[in-house]
Amino acid sequence: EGVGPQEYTLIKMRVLELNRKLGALQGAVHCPVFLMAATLRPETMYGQTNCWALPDGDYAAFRGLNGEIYVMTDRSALNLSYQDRMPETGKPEKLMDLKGSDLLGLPVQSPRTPHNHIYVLPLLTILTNKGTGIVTSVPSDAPDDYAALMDLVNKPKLREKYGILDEWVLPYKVIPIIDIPGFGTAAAEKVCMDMKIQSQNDAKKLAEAKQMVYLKGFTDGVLVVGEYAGKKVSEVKAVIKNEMISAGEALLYSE
Ligand code: A2H
Repeated sequence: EGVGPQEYTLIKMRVLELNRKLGALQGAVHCPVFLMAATLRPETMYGQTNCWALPDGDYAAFRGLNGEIYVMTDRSALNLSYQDRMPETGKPEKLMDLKGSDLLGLPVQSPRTPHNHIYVLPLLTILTNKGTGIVTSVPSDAPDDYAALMDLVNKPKLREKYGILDEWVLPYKVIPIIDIPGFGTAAAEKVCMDMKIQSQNDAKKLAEAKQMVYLKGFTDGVLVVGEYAGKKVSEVKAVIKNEMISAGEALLYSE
């Protein structure tokens, strides 16, 4: 980090049912609305169990390519427009300001997950000056995602605070997608347990856990699901990313 731009894959998560707030979006009835989740691990999309937004975070809906609508932060929309992935360079057309809390509970459809829809849930450690402020959740391989999902599973008060219904959380279990020798097929879960990580706010331990799983997953991980089952992550990461981009399911984004 720090040297040169970071390239992310933006996973286009289609909103399946607009809520009251998004329903007032002009044109939304005819234009598909997508939450644009920034990831460094496109090969893990087979394991998505939910999407994350920061409840107090500032987001907005923008006019995207091909009559689509993109939900992300102002800052990332401006960057994306300079990367020629918006209708007008340097001038994103904002349709509506949104708070992260306006997005909670939306059902979205996302590429490669076995679930036909997953829900937007609160993640309190999202930084709005990084990526798009929307994050996809892969609790098998991302310690932050595992810890935050367990917070919601284990803490009914937390669900209540953000108006999260049980059925948006409890049916969605960790999906084994990558085998890492020595860590098994749910590496993030194992590392969180081994390190006794208590919550999404356990920042120091989570940083350590993330480091460990991230590197190992890339160098030694082998996919156990999908059409690339048996292949090494390092061999198919770019292939999977490019397939999603070609299919219109993802966009490249740098900052
Ligand atoms: B990753 P880096 Cl399976 N705030 O995607 C906090 N976290 C954010 C974010 C934001 N604004 N934007 C993106 N992220 C997360 C998948 C994944 C990720 C896996 C394993 C590790 C991992 C599923 N979540 O990241 O600071 C996103 O989570 C470990 C580094 O730019 C994104 O990739 O290095 C990653 O952090 C980007 O973090």
